Amino acid sequence: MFTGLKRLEYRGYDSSGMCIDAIDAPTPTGRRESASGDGLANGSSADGTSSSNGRVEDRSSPIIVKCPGKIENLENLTAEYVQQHNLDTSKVYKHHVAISHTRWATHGVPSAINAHPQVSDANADFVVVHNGIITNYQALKDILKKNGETFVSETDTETIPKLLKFAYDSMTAEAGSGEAQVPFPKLVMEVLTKLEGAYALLIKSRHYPGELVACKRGSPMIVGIKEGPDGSSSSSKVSSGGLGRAASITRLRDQYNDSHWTGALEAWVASDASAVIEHTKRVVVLEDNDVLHIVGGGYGIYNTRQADVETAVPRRLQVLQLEVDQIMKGGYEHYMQKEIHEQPEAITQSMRGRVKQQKSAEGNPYLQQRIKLGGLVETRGNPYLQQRIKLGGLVETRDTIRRSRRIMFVACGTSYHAALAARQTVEEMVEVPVVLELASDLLDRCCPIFRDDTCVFVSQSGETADTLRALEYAKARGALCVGITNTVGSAISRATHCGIHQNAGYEIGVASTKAYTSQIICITMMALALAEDSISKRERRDAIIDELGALPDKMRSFMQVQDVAMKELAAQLKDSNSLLFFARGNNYATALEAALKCKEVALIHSEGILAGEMKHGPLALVDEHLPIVVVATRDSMYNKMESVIQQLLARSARLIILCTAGDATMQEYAKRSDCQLIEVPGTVEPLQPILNIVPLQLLAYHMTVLRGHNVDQPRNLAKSVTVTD
Ligand code: UD2
Ligand code: MG
Repeated sequence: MFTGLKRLEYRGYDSSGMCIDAIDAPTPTGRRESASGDGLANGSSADGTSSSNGRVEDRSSPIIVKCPGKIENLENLTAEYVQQHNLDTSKVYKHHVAISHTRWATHGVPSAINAHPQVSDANADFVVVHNGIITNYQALKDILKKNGETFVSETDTETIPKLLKFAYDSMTAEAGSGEAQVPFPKLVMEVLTKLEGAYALLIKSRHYPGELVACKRGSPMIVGIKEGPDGSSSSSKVSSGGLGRAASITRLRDQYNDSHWTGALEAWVASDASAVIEHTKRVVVLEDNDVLHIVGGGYGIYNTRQADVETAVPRRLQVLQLEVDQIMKGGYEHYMQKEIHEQPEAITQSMRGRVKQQKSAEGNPYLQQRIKLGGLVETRGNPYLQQRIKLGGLVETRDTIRRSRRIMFVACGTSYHAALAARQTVEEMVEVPVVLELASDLLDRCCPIFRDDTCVFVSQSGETADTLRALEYAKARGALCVGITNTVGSAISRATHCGIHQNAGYEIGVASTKAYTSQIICITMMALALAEDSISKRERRDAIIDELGALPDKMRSFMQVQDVAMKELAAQLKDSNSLLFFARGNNYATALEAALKCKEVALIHSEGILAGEMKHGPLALVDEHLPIVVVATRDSMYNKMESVIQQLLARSARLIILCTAGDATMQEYAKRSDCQLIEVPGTVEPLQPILNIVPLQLLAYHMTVLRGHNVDQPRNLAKSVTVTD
């Protein structure tokens, strides 16, 4: 369980907690809250006694441990608890249910009290962990308070276990003692009707020993399934059964006796595949409004929007391709470092099967013949001669996109910068107005969107809440919605009409690196694919495609050298109070992205400045102390950037010039004491930002390490921002 939580630690959460059954815990000790407030655990016991109707009731309260900070704290606190209570950790149980959680504070500060699991009452009748936000929690709280409930935490989540207990108590009272207990999932569904907002929930209860209910709406959730060595779970799977029978299935469990029980079914439910991958690769991705019930060696999935909520819905069991070592650091000290170095491979993967390096006609007499037969150079419509970019996801919608009135990219943070870096290529290739929107701003403005718009949503995780909301907004207005995401099966991938999977491999470091360069590749491929029929653009297109093929090796060729050089530069710059990046054209994105990296991991104030705007304000900041990185690679902006360099030097600026390797003019500047160079290989203009960002990523990385900050989990940040403000 702790390993699973640690796998999720990369998301940068601030507190954690867990709950396990207290099958042989000591006699009631009541709730224990450590005086320092840094830990909370409760445990009590009394062996399960069967009530008259055969239900196992009055089970002991479960053990709950939670604390702020890293998973390590939780582990230590749990070990302490086990020791204090002399619990035998070597015992193997027939069945047990444990839930755990890492939290990123939304409602209430990070603390043991606000950490999950949240409980219904002092006996912990219902125990809940929750991802997401319940938007109507205040109203629910008020109602519960009127009913005499008191709340201990500041969380939205606490309303859920309280509602469950409330519903359970009233349904049990109505039914009378002779009646069968209301099935666990049915109880949960009852409560779900009261909740608004987004959630992925895990729920356990001492009224339903050995059972777990998980459900989701708007937040991701998967279940990993591992069957026992005798495959026994297939026979006891309850998927085909009805929800109404869940109570009787509960008793099935008791037919296993210890000697024959081989671990019929093990299930891991998590918000992210990385947490379950060590146990099993067989997973089911839950859909919105699904309610998963795990009980008695089997599981059933129901859906509250189904006409018949009591009949299980079919969900496909998928086998994940992810390898455990893919999500390990693989020899590097930090994920961010590993992911920077993985970029040549990542962009290769993004292009695999999609970019044809062989040119259509040249050197192929058969195809040249075809050209002649066709008369002139009229090869239009002949896929063998033309198609060098194949994007499976856009085949059907290509023409619609091309005919749209405008293309709007919608994203947040680094993904937005990727769209900015490739915008010019899309404009040039598709000749349709291209606009960029930050997802949150689009929503704040209620930006007009029309049926003949194409909206492209860019998000590494595919779960970015702001982007997802913007997608729902655009979809409702009839726009064609295209996704660019690195996560197959993510919310954005599923909700868009079509799209491109980045295939860049798992990205764990909170500061995005390989996802950024791969996003630029994907948008560029999209632009090229959309222009595939245009004869006038053929030469230019071919030039870009040729360079796409050469790009991974170019990147690889300077990575090691740059790594050393950037470490040295980082040592010089690490104590700066501020750092500026000047660029123009599509490298404006490079400046913004480099500045973002410096802010988010190195925790240095930093700005990306469009050099064309320099005279309109930023120039006032320039003096001999402030280090400035100027991007001046050989492209159409080169002359303008050289003039920027001269203007900055005239104001005694300290410059670091990022230029094309072997540029003699720039090497002249480097002879000055106040100027140094970062040299990168040259490529065509649309792809230059992909090479330019690499040394700046390395610079930010090394500055972070030298300044002693946490690389993979910057303070206050999370990997997938699955909440909106
Ligand atoms: C698909 C397969 C790939 C391989 C290849 C062979 C998947 C996920 N990919 O890759 O494994 O077999 O074909 O040619 O099975 N989509 C969205 N929104 C997004 C991203 C994708 O709707 O944000 C759709 C897309 O329109 C397509 C599907 O998802 O229908 C797969 O997209 P892709 O980019 O993985 O497609 P492709 O052909 O490169
Ligand atoms: Mg929450």
